[in-house]
Amino acid sequence: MSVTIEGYIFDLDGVVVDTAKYHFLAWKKLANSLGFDLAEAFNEGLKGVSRMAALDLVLSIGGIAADSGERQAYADSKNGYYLEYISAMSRDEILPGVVEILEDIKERGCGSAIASASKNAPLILESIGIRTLFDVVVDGNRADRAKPDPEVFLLAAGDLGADPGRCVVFEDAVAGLEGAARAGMYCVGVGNPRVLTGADLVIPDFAGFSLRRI
Ligand code: B16
Ligand code: MG
Repeated sequence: MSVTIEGYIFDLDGVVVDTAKYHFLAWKKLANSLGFDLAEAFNEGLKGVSRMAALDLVLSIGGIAADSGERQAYADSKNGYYLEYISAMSRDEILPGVVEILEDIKERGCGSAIASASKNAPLILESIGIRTLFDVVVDGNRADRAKPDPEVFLLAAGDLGADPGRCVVFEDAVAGLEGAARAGMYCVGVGNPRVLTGADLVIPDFAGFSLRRI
């Protein structure tokens, strides 16, 4: 980037920790309880989107119509399965290189934030003992509009006191990259370059990654 970077904004699920696999397993359990199965390939579309939007995608696969009371019950049921998985998480599940990057950001005197669609983000950050490494946390409890809306990223930049055009976002989801781009931020995709085509730069993970590459 040719401008001075004022803030680094991290998605949580799939970037800091691999909770995407737990979300998928929990959705699969819900689908199985409703009499159908979910293929692994379907997981990509569930990443980064809100709980209720993900539920609607899952129900459409099973061809299941539900009223608002049933939808809420299904979402609660999936979240119950998900909470079982994440309650067993520990610091070992922080993805490789993440802590080193956060320490580098601190040494540079820059701000760091979480911008996650998840309402469970505070619980996960506490479980893995990493909350204090972030200056700001914005999650699905505060952002009203789900990714790909840019709201969660703009709230994070605002809390950091950073100009959105001088922020870098790390995201594993197509919907998240679209939201970050709409916020006017530099987008680093974390994952597969064939999937994350909307990113300015794609890295497989943070292992061996240097902020000098941005
Ligand atoms: P919850 P992120 C997102 O988190 C997940 O990627 C997405 O799969 C999930 O549906 C969403 O959070 C809501 O999560 O049910 O825990 O509120 O990737 O934006 O950190
Ligand atoms: Mg994610």
